[in-house]
Amino acid sequence: MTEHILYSFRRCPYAIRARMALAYSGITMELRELILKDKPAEMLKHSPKGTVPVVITQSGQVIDESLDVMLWALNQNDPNNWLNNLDDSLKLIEANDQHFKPLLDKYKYADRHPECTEEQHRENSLSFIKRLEALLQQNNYLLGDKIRLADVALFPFIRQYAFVNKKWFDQLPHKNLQRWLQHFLNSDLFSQIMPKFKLYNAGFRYHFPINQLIE
Ligand SMILES: N[C@@H](CCC(=O)N[C@@H](CS)C(=O)NCC(=O)O)C(=O)O
Repeated sequence: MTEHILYSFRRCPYAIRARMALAYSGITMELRELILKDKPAEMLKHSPKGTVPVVITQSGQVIDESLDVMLWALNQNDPNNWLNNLDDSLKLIEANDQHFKPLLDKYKYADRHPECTEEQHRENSLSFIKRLEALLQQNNYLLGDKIRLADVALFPFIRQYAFVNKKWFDQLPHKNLQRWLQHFLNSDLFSQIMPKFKLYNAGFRYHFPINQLIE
């Protein structure tokens, strides 16, 4: 039987959030790892906009937005109720994707945005970091004492932010955000979805989430 197919790029934060939701919901797929400068023609045929992640379902449906991939997975199986508080999750995800992500990119690639120094770009993104810290002062996770969609959807972006300059991030007074990030970095779920996949364009395909090569 044909499997669902996932086109993915290991380090992409959008692909990370999608793989975490897919692995959590236990949906099995064929994973095809790519690099952004050499996207497989089959993927572009299905999704000409050329971003990852892309899921092609067994029935041929194309899902090429990471949030839609997460919702597709969780609507099939959501054992710990990540979909609770969905409206609040969606608001935070929108703030992350629309507002924080462009600022994060400017900080991460400051040399491509010379209108400000790296420190200024970092400063511009701090209000979102402080907003998350304020939420995490109240509870273990962003929306309460349980993991919700927003936690998993935002984690890969905060990870990226932290690792631009981990020493600087670690000395911030935002202990709750640091604790929250560390929780996800240490989680079995994150380890499970981060092995070094070999490239589909070099002939490799994987059973996901067990990550065994397809012979
Ligand atoms: N809104 C999309 C954004 C996905 C996205 O931008 N992914 C990046 C990689 S992290 C990408 O594929 N960029 C295309 C490129 O750089 O060629 C989603 O949520 O899936």
